[in-house]
Amino acid sequence: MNGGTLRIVLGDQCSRDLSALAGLDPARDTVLLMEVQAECTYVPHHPQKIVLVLSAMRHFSRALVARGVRVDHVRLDDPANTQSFRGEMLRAVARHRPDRIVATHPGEWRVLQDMKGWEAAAGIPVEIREDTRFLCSLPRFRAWAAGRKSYRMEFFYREMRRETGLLMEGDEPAGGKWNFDAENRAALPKGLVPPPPHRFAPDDITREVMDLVATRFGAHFGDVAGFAWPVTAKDARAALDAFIRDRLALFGDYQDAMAAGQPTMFHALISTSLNAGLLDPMEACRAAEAAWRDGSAPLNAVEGFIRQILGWREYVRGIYWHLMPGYAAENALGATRPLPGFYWGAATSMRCVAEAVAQTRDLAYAHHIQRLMVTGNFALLAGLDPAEVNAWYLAVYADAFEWVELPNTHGMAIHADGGVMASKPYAASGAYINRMSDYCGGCAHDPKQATGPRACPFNYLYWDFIARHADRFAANPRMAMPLRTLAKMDTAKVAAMRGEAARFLATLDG
Ligand code: FAD
Ligand code: DLZ
Ligand code: SF4
Repeated sequence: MNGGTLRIVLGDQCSRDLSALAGLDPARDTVLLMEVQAECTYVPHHPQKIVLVLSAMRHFSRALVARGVRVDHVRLDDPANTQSFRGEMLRAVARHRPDRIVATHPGEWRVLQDMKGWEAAAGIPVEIREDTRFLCSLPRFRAWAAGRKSYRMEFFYREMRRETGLLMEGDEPAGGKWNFDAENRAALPKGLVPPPPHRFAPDDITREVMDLVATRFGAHFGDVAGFAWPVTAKDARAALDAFIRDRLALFGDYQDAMAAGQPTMFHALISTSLNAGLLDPMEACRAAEAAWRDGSAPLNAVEGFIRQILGWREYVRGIYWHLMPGYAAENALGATRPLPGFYWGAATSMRCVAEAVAQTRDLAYAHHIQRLMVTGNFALLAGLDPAEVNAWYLAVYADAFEWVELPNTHGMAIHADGGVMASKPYAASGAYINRMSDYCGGCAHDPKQATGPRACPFNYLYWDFIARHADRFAANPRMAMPLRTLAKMDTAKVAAMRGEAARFLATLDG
């Protein structure tokens, strides 16, 4: 091309309105997409996640070409591929001799660090533009966070509601309350079967990528065969529409519920699309708000859904960029145990864990409460090493990109940040899982027993966890209740539970 701008589109940036594409001159500019091995293997991503990203990239390239844009799409199986972003950027600069490079702020710290070195490496200016696909800019989040001792999502969320006008009636929140979470905690009644989500049969492009991924990454945990995620903006919108039509109305009531054989419940299954750039978060929020206004979904469902996107999703991104890189290295509870083999599919007698891991293998998906209160809760109670836990979540879920995965794992699930995100650890015994699911009925363990051969591991691990960290938790008023209960317990019972916990944990280490 000689001259013009080389515009970078990363795998999670398949968005028509991407800031890196603003001002594109079709006569002079080239858009570069890079499929590279290094990004497929820095953790052993689930094959479905790799298919999602590569297929979305290929479909996006095709859409750009159809609009008359010059696209340079480096394929993973190109023999000349250097298999890294840096190497492919340099090769593209040599091919096209652009005046400058324009990119959009990436979603992961390590990629941003690499990108910051591109200017020196390539010898031309590199402009990294803000990622305008989010509803809260990073400077806006920093302004909110500045001077605060703790960062509570709820306060951030209220500001976002006011700023966007979503679910507002004048200056007041719709329905007179900001948050309807208390109405969103029902277990799934017997006989209620959640409607299945919209799944998408792979087209020729996706099938080709599936073959490539099966050949190259077949050893990674996860089945590629069941791939059915949206890989275009059109399919992502169809998935959203199906959710709004079929499942939104009961999303709120059963948001925290879990059931065997029901991997998706009333959830939206749109995180892969939002995170890859196929779906606009405001579009999703507006569609839900419209369903409330036209009477097809109740407020507790719509507020709950909008809170996840406008609140949690924007908030965790802000936290990530505000606190990295130190955030990733924190280990407030001094957890060091390696990840047990059952996270990668080895047999376990804990039915709740086995269900969550099996569906993760099949679908690259588990819903929020499974991630938080089953695999996350186990990691917290058993003191699993945060770095290993984070690498697992980043690898196994198709929606996992570090900006959203790390705060959820490290901050919300395992309290490795010592309470920056959550004012108390989300620790729970088997009673919680029993209340919110039907897993315990078919389990080898009994959620009502804390010692003995059938005791539920979540029970003795829970009390061992509270006892282990009692000194630390004494300073936290929100932990006063479990500490009081522990203090009132028969000391022989506590010793027996802690003995069970030690024996159980030793089997994991072995
Ligand atoms: P729904 O339950 O239908 O929610 C709708 C949307 O709200 C989601 O698509 C998502 O975009 C957003 N959302 C909901 N909860 C959160 C949250 N806590 N943080 C950010 N956005 C949220 N989400 C990811 O997108 N990627 C991850 O890698 C990821 N890792 C997680 C790890 C742990 C330990 C935990 C506890 C949660 C994690 N989450 C992650 C958040 C949440 O579990 C997923 O967003 C959700 O399960 C995606 O499925 P869904 O689209 O059906 O969501
Ligand atoms: C996750 C992923 C995978 C598997 N492969 C690619 C790839 O080949 N090319 C690419 O541009 N991005 C990929 N990604 C996403 C990146 O690892 C990373 O998450 C994003 O670049 C952050 O914005
Ligand atoms: Fe999980 Fe315990 Fe219930 Fe078994 S009894 S499913 S281990 S919570």
